[in-house]
Amino acid sequence: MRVLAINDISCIGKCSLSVSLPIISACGVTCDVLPTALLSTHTGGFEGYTFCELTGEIPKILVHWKTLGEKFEFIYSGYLGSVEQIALVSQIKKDFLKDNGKLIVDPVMGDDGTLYAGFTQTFVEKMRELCCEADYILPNLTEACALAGVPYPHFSREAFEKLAEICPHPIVTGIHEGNGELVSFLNGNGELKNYSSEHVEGFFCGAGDVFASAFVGALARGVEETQAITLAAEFVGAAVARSAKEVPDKRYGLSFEKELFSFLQKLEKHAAFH
Ligand code: PXL
Repeated sequence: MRVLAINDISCIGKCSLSVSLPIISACGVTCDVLPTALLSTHTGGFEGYTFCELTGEIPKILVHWKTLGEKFEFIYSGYLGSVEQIALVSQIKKDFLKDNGKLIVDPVMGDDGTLYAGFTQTFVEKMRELCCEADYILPNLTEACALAGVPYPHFSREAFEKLAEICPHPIVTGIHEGNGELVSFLNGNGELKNYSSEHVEGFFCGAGDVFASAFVGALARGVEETQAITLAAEFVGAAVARSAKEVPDKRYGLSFEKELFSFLQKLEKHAAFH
């Protein structure tokens, strides 16, 4: 199985490709990469970061891949550096996704009710169009509200249905309810289901990328969708709990490494492809 991860490289801060590569590879599948931008750190809290957009390089990479006849069973997109890159992902789906392959879009745009630096309403609208082409979308609550066009954080059943009109399989992370943190999704019968874990106070940069990577890695091993969501959510929950104790500066991302083994043991029990 081959997964193409389209995401940025943030040199410091453990998010995007820095977490997708180790997690998806550890799941036992090939993780090829298409970097969208190169940043000295992610944008979530560090001052003075550098940002080099790679839009100019991507078409050249794609021309080369075409000559090689490359194709992928899974394409997973995350942080995109510009509106042009959204159009490129759509083109990459047409040219490089195998028949019956799956496109998973994590519409990375914001958190905690605000859009990340550099993201505009035009970007949100273009991202919504890309989400229409996806087999799964993995917005956090902020992104889900932006895509559904409802005020944050009032994500009702109706808002969920609006999201399901954009993509039949929305998986919404980071819904805070009482002492719990929910991942909400529609199961195969179209029923709204929640996976609940203990809410841990604080902003954990890269948590969405860890969830998405684990979900994609599990799908690529043939784990059934609801089970893949559960495994990914348990993994992130364990990494968040560990980070709350061990990582004093949350900007440095999740301490997921020591939780990988336990995640992989469970993954092997549910994997259909060996
Ligand atoms: O984890 C999301 C993310 C990815 N990439 C970059 C980011 C962020 C969140 O802040 O800044 C560059």
